[in-house]
Amino acid sequence: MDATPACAKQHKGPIYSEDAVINANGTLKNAFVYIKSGLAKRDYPVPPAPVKLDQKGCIYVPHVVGVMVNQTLEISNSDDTNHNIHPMPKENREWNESQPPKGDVKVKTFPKEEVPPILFKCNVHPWMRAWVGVVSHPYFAVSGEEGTFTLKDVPPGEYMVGAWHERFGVKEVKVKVEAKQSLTADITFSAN
Ligand SMILES: [Cu+2]
Repeated sequence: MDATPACAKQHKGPIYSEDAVINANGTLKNAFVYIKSGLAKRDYPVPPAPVKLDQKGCIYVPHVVGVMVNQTLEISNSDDTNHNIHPMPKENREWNESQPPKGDVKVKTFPKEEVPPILFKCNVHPWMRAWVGVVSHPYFAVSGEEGTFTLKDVPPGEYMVGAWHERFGVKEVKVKVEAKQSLTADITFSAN
């Protein structure tokens, strides 16, 4: 990052890759969790609010994020340097677009479901990485600083919950949700 002083000067101390972030309590951050199967086939309303992805200090923030199919993703550049956003999808269309310093927000949508999430690179800064999961329903989340995730208002039923992590792969857990029930599902990854 020294090659891009506008970014390097935003950081104090070492900058670590986010491909495996272990929280203080031993849990795993940045796992993408979603209902993989068991939901009724229907059109779930797309939230009108956009999901935001920023580039700040030559790092994508957040590192992992989810959108619904056709939900707006707003990509911004908070840096005083050029970025070139380059998603590498398998199901959706690939593109790459440069974005000048503090340039106009890019407004994008993804018409096809895509998990494992889409890898976003930057053609200027090879270390920049983000992952954007695209799901056809609203039941997805990313594990946070406590290693937890919440899938809200899931209708009663039996589901396979999938969890994806860029380093540690894919896990699945079966759950049965009763009406008005709050349920905990634990998912464990191992590093080998
Ligand atoms: Cu960049």
